[in-house]
Amino acid sequence: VPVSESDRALIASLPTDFRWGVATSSYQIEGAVDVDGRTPSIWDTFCRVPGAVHEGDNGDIACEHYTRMPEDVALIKELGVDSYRFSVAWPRIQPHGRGPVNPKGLAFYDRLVDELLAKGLDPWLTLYHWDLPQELEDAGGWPARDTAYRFADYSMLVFDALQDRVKNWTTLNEPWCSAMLGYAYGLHAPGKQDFPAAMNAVHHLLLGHGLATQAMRAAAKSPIDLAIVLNAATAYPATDAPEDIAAAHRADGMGARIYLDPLVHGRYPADVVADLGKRGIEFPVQDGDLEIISTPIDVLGLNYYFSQQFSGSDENGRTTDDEGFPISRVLPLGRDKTAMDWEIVPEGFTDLLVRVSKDYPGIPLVVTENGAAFADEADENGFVVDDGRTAYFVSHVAAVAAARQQGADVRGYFAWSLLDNFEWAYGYDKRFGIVRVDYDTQKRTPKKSALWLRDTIRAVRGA
Ligand code: PNW
Repeated sequence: VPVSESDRALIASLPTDFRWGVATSSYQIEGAVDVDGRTPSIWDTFCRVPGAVHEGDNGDIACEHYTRMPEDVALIKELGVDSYRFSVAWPRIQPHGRGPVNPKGLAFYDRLVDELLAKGLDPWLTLYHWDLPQELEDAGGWPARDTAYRFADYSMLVFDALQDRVKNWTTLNEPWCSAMLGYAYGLHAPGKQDFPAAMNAVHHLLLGHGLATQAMRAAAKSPIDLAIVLNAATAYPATDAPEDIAAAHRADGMGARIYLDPLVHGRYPADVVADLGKRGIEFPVQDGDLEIISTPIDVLGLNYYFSQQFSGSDENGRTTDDEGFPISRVLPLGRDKTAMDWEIVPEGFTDLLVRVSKDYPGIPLVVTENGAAFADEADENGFVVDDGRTAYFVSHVAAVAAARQQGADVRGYFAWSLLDNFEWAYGYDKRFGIVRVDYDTQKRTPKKSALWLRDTIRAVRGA
């Protein structure tokens, strides 16, 4: 992979204490879905809905990480990273979504944390990466206010057990995905298409985050870092036309500001509230909720994959639809795409990090996911020359370094993902791993991108 002189210089400018990690999530890698008391999550259920997931794939086996965990931790160590971001499966800890801790389920994460610490790896724990206990969905799921309180209770069970060894705690991974893909678009579990319900989910996800953050802060016996992880992008206007600028601003409102403004400033963005109001939708805010939601965090995690540009008019130049609502349309930027059909836009990453640092100052940022799916081809040894993925990493790590040079306070970078894994609605069809998984044998083989990451970390550290 040819690395331009400017990218090389940018990457070399990263500080020696920059954090480097790899990331995964529970349902995407663990398998062992009915072991040690785990009950079904909304994803176990969703995978059984005909047509919901590519080829009817599910997480029953996945990467068998539940039994191969020590081997996988050794692999992480070999990659030369210092941190590992993983998530805890709520249905392992509280099989009914409420009630006492299930000791056998907790024991797995206890062992994982010990294994990581024994190897000198820093555990970054995410409490919720989309595997809601099915019983809680049956009771109303995230559109129901009670789920926020259930989440805080669950969080404290994990926190009490692991706070002596885990210093970085993330409440939610990408609430946009939970709310919009899960309850508005029906593309993720639980597969609902109910926009007002999705807006209720937004508020109750944020409330759950705030309640858990307050409770963990109050119970902390030593300094801890509390975080939330958002997926975000830069929404570019297709032209300088006012309707295009407005369309991009609306996209940013629903994608990013709807989470960032309440979390940091304690209020929903006025333009988003007004737009929802015109459709008869209101956030179910009760007294005190926004104070809870804006409980200070120590780190903001951002996951970045792609950016888009928006037009405020349709093919015929109309700027409003039949109901009088403004038109928003995604227009291709004309870039190369990954296997997800996502355009490769590294400068959108720089612009995002600089913008968030400026608009929400004083909160250190960490890139908690970044990576790409490509159609890999393994040789007879399982090795993959993944030049496309490696080039993606080069340009995006350089984009992070560029953002730092422009003033963004970015402290670390986690590659998504450690392993090829269950890519949600795409099943095992899309591979994001920097390590190949042969799903017939479960053999792990680091790809060329993993070797690039290892060498890059070494070079940055001057080792
Ligand atoms: C993230 N989108 O999900 C998740 O945190 C990971 O679990 C996942 O494997 C990874 O990105 C790759 O998809 C996203 O539609 C899913 O914009 C969808 C979107 C963004 C992120």
